[in-house]
Amino acid sequence: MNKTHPQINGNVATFESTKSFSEERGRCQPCCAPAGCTRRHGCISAVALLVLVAAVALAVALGLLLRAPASRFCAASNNRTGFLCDDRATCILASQVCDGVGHCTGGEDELEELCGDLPRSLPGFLVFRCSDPTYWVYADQRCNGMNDCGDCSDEMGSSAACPQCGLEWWSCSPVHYEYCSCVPRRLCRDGVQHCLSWSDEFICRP
Ligand SMILES: [Ca+2]
Ligand SMILES: [Ca+2]
Repeated sequence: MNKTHPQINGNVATFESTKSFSEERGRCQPCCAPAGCTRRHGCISAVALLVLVAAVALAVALGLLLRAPASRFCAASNNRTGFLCDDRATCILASQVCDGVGHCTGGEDELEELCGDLPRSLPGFLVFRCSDPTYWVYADQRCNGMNDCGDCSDEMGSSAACPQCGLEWWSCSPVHYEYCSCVPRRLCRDGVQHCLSWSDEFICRP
């Protein structure tokens, strides 16, 4: 008995000692034992590693965001859909991308990765799909008054959702195939019929 009791007391004493030691380390007390220092430094290293991984992930995400096609979107003249050049200042018309002429200083509007497989290789915001899905036009050709799709779906289609004829246009049913529901006012009273109703010659004023 005399031998057992001290053993129990000894275990209790050891347990209390361990508990107390763990609690101290849990509270991040200044390390005073080599084992405690190792574990604490391990925790600090793990946190540092996590911070490093998070920083790298953030940098990669930021890089991908900057390279994302959507970041090329800009509003060109007359609020038409444009393509932002690498200088982040020059905004060219969507239809100037992959037209065989370098409009951006660095020629990034004519790169193979952009123009190699039209229209799939183009960012989606540059493309407008006509009613006939085999045809497409550049986004800035939607609602520009001209029949670019050939079936006027870029001017009168529900997906085009164009506003009424602008101030520089006259609303009528055009004679010519190139127009859809408006003709340019500059063609009014020019002695040539452009509207089926002749309203461009008798009512409209340039
Ligand atoms: Ca071009
Ligand atoms: Ca058009």
